[in-house]
Amino acid sequence: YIIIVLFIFQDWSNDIYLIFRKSLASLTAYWLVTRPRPMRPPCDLQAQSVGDSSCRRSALLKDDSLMEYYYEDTRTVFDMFQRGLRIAGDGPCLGFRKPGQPYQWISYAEVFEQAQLLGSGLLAKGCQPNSQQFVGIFAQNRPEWIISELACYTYSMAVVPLYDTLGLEAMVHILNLAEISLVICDREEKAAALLENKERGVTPKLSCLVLFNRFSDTFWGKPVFIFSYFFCCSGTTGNVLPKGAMITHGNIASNTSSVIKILEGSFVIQQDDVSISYLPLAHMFERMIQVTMFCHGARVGFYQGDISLLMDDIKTLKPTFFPVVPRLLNRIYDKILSSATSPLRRALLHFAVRRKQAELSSGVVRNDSLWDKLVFNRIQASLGGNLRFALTASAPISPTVLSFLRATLGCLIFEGYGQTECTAGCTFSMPGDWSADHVGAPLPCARVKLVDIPDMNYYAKNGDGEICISGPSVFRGYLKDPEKTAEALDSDGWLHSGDVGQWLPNGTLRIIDRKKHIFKLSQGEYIAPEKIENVYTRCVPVLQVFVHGDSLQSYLIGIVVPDPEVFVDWAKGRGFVGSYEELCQNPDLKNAVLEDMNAVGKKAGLKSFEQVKDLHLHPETFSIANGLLTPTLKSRRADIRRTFQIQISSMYSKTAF
Ligand SMILES: *[C@@H]1O[C@H](CO)[C@@H](O)[C@H](O)[C@H]1NC(C)=O
Ligand SMILES: *[C@@H]1O[C@H](CO)[C@@H](O)[C@H](O)[C@H]1NC(C)=O
Ligand SMILES: CC(=O)N[C@H]1CO[C@H](CO)[C@@H](O)[C@@H]1O
Repeated sequence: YIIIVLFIFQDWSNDIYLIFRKSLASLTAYWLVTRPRPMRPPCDLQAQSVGDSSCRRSALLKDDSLMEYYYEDTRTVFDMFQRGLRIAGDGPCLGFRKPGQPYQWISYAEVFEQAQLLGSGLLAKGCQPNSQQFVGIFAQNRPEWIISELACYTYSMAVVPLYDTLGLEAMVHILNLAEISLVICDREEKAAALLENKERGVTPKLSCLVLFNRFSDTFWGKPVFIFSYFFCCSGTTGNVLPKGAMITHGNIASNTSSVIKILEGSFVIQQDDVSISYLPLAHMFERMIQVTMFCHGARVGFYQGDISLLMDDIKTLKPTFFPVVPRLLNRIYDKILSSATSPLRRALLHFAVRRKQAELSSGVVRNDSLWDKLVFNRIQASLGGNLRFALTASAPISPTVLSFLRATLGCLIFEGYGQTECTAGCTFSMPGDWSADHVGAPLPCARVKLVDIPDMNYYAKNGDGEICISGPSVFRGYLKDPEKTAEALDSDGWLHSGDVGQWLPNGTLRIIDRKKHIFKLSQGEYIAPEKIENVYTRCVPVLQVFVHGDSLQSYLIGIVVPDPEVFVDWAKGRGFVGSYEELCQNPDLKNAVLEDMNAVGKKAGLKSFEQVKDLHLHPETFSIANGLLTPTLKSRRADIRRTFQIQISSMYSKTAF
């Protein structure tokens, strides 16, 4: 504009005209150089997988043989670490911090040296260097966890990660099942609890404990030999005893390699990449990510161990890679929305998001547009300002949230789908396909097929059915549990996931249902509560929700934990005043929340029988600590039902709706 104004007022002088032409030329050149370019997808996005209406594999493979490894020399987790060691040597590997301080780093060389020392110490304490030797690790995420794991692999032992929050009964069960004689743990309380079991005689095999703070002085070195097999605990098992899922090094190598393969054209992990570690290491998802980072000589920084300080840790660490679960993405989404307080700011935010989403649909992902500078830079700075790549997995994410965050964060956000039994992954978003209503195409290490579920009216010939997986990333079975193994793995080696999927015309998979958590209401309607819960968590005042019903009742009810950060203000806006706890007791406010949920449900297309008809507001978050969430942050449905038995029956004892 300035140029044009000049142009008009300066009397068409020849000089000015030349200047104008020149600046126009350089502006055009500038635009040509800096214009956002769509990412080149690694395959035709309209044909992301190959196969028929039931069984399909990745379009990135040349033929039907599935991928087992990416780099010739990385077929075990040990190999992958060695690759990182060759790349990075004395470069940083594992980071940790004390409150309010910067990160401190342990180098690759140091980590490996510590692992050898610790490993030879384990041998000295009677561990056998073979794949039947199971060593328990009972600790929160921290560098010693990884050092202990590597110590075991260095001497061919297998690792059994014990979830930090495992209850006593489950713990005893695992120790005996895997005949664990040695447990490495982080805190003295845990060691004391383990000792107590030993004294009561319930864990006869346990003979040695290692505490993190003590090991370094007492161990001495020995040469190395590696094997290819270890095992970890399965994620969600509700209130039944945990099973030990046997995961091999080959499983891990194939999954990580597949991800590296998919990303090879768009995102290459480099030595200066940093990931933040806060998801439980006993969860395969987090382990796989770390292995992938190590394989490239990149860094992993640990959170301080307190989830409420996570955002501060992220700001300090400035990760380039953010592994995340939908629950947390939902929180970030809510935070961004609620921070736009005035109508003007809200309008600007939504407009900017729509502009960025339009770019996304043509394949462009960037964080340097005008909108990023004007609107999104504070949001991006709150995640450290260096983010290149985020990966969400472990539960379904709502397309609205995913596409909103892709626009606002301006980084690649991939979605993976899988479970522990197939080493966390079987499908993955294809770079360049930024649509959000599916979980991507099969990974190059997996064959995915759909199997009829006649009861629920799903048939493979129509392109829907139960998702089954085979290939090198599928586990070996549950330790010493042929019955459970046979339930999960059929005689042809297909892993049955319990999820219901649908093939889309472009070869991607959509999760449409769940085989397990399904019940009928008394009038015969099928209800999938998790789908409904996903809708309701979109409501502003709702942090967590549990939807309940059964075949004796004709309607659904809900247990809702209001969001402590916004609930008080939300209530005030509707004329209710009081503390968070008081407000949870207020029946009129409860009805206001119910109305809000029903409105959101209606907008999302819930049928009227899928809407909850009554609520109980509960002031304490469902957490791993209070036993209402699994370590992978899913609701423990049976436990929640038991905890709220009284409220549930009182809601049903009121007059029917
Ligand atoms: C923008 O993205 C680039 C590379 O993708 C990254 O290096 C940079 O730190 C990002 N900036 C912000 C503010 O996230
Ligand atoms: C793949 O199909 C889904 C569903 O039809 C669609 O939403 C998505 O945009 C498609 N992806 C591409 C890249 O066209
Ligand atoms: C290395 C890695 O990221 N592993 C992946 C295995 O596959 C699942 C799902 O596709 C991913 O979530 C994991 O991250």
